[in-house]
Amino acid sequence: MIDALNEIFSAARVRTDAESLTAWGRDWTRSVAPAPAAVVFPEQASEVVALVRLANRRGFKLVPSGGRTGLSGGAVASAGEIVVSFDRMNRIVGFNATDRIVRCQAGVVTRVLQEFAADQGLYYPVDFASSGSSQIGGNIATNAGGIRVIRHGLTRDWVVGLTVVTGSGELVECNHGLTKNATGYDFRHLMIGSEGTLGLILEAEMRLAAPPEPQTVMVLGINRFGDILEVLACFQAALSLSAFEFFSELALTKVLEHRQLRRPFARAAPFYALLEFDQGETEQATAAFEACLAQNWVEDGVLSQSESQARDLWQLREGISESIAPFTPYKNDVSVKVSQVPQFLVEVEAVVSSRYPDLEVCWYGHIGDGNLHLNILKPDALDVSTFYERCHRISPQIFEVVERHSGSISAEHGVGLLKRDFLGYSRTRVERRLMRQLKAVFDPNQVLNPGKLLVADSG
Ligand code: S2G
Ligand code: ZN
Repeated sequence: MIDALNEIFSAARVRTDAESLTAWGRDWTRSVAPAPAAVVFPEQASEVVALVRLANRRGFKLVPSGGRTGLSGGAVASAGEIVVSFDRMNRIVGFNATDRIVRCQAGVVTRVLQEFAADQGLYYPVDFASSGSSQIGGNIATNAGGIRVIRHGLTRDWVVGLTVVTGSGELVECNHGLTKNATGYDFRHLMIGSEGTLGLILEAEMRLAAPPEPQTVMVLGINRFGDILEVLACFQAALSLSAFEFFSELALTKVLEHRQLRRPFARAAPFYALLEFDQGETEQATAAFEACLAQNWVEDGVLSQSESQARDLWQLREGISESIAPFTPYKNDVSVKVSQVPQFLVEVEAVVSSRYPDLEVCWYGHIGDGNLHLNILKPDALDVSTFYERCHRISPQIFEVVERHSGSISAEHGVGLLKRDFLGYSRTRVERRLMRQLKAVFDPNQVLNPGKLLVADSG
């Protein structure tokens, strides 16, 4: 294998040392041990095409790797695969101000794209806690959402062109950046969210938005889960929200401990909502706050008075993931239609409190999109594998509630390895067969990201 790889890549761009295999053989998940055979660092499309064709000839398996911030094991290589890292295909290779389109190689870090857009007086609006290290190729492969979906949509909404190598080693240019193109199946939208199982993303043409108005951030203390949706409806009727996030008191205490931050206001509340909106609508927001206060839906609130105060308030939400990481949380990332959130919460809460009475459950997420992150924190007394095994066993009960609400068992983190066995709670048998048939079309020799997203079951 290594000799064959050295015919495509210079020696320095083929790594087999233990440290590299571990580092590039995984993402942010820690429940599966990384064990790739090698890591390669392509610098151009022709090398990736040659690699995929070699893999088809020799039966090698390839795992694409971007920023390695995934949370479902989508970039984990645990069975002698070759990791294809896009770290060295990380340049912005084109920009057109008229089209407002940036052409990025897959390895461009999300934050770099955001900063490039700002330098052009424009805006790339998809943002989330890991944007400082995630790569645009991985964001596309998982259709990453993040904190401003309620106003700006998901990664999918900003991809106007894609260059991919299919599992057969064919180079396909999707859509060429066109706004309108009614010429049959749009392979771009097949590739987006396919988690590296249909093709390897080499380049993307990303549309940019007009720069946003200066934003104001508000954090509200809320007494009852169900009232969060009343508050959402009240504010949505009064103004156009850029973000509507929520988190529990437990999540807040973990961030305050981890980052030595101050509470948003003196009294603790069971839940908090974090809202963001145009500064020009602060008056409407204050009126909506008064209305919620009168309804006793909120008990306290704080409004940012400056950019730095807005950033500090965002830290309370964006710092959660990193602050709870030391508790090796078992993550659920589920979504239902926003109208179903109150009932959904009641039913999931019942499952969680009956099955996890002894475990700390950390709730937070993009509730404005109907997306909840339910993180069960590992108690010191339990070792990781016992803890994960126990949570994995209970997940079906949570996913049964998701299924009853026609929700998603993975709203934005993708299916990868960790959610693969539960796909049937959100996708029917017919859909899963059609997905396997699509996989056979684009990757007939099952070269790409084996074992992720789909199982080759008959079911
Ligand atoms: C969030 C980040 C990953 C996590 O904070 O919105 O998507 O820890 C998450 O769940
Ligand atoms: Zn999230």
